[in-house]
Amino acid sequence: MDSKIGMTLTRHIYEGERVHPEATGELTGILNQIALAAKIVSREVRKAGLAEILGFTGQRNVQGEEVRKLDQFANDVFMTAFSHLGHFCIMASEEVDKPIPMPVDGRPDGGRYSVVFDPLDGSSNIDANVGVGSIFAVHHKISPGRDGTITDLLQPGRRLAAAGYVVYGSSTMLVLSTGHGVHAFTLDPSVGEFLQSHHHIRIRERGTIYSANEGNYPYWSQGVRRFVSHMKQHDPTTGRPYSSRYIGSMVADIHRTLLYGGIFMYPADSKDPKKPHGKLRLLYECSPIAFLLEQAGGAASDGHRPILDIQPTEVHQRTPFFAGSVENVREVETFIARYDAVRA
Ligand code: P6P
Repeated sequence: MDSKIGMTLTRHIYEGERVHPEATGELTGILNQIALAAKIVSREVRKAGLAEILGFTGQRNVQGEEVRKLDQFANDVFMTAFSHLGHFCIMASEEVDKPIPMPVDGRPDGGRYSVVFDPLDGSSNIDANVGVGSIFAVHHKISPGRDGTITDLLQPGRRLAAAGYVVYGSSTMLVLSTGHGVHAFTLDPSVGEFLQSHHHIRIRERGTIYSANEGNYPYWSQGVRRFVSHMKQHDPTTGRPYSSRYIGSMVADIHRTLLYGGIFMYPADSKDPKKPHGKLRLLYECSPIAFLLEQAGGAASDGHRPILDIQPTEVHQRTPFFAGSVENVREVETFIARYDAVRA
């Protein structure tokens, strides 16, 4: 019988496990749990607009259920999905100030992985029906002893075991890598299964789309300002001026950049002295995205070095972020080296 099921996420994960004899099946269990959390969050994200239209009360809806903010809901879903899996020793979330140790019952053997995640990035855009996303990054446990420690979280992205994002856009898509290329799976809500829609995604070496919040232009360094002005100059021989696209939800902007090429930027700016390194977080936003982009043949930098080489020192630390096609990222690094060095 010619099955029309195609490659499901579950089959992709199991086939990946079989290719690696050293695989224990734990990563398989982790990815399946992430997929489950993504389905649950997707269902609620898609209802959010409806809640507004039907006028559910701010605190409780007509079924008497507590209507929590979506990012809190998403955080609870991912935390619950991870807490009783047995494979994690510790986790950290964008929504939670401190690292979260795993319940002992949830890890009979201690848990050989750690996980950091942003449960719903861009959630402020929900009311405008703009695409939002979840981001996750899975590391091997490296600290001695049974319990997870901060050391298991504060690892360079170069060491990641797996990373990915879920984009809740016109469809819900899970994009992930376990270090063997980048693959995307689109949720078919009629069967509740993620079906492979992209196999071994590769980002073009140079793109002609740039993505940044140009409202911050006056606060950027000279090198970044000159780079953006360079992309806007008229020069048909180099395809300039480039097109500007900015959604304001990083996962959506990155997803477009991965598929169409170009560069996404959130540079450091002098706007807020409390955030001298820009707005985006290293551990659970920039590192996982950088991992995916490098796996897809792209690049991600803080303006001077690969994001994946940065040794984190704090769970919620921020970093300047330039990510996308490798030639575009190298180009902004050149402008920064040439002009900011002078300024510094
Ligand atoms: P700005 C969403 O709030 C977010 O964290 C990212 O998803 C997005 O790229 C960025 O902030 C947008 O920030 O300052 O341009 O509104």
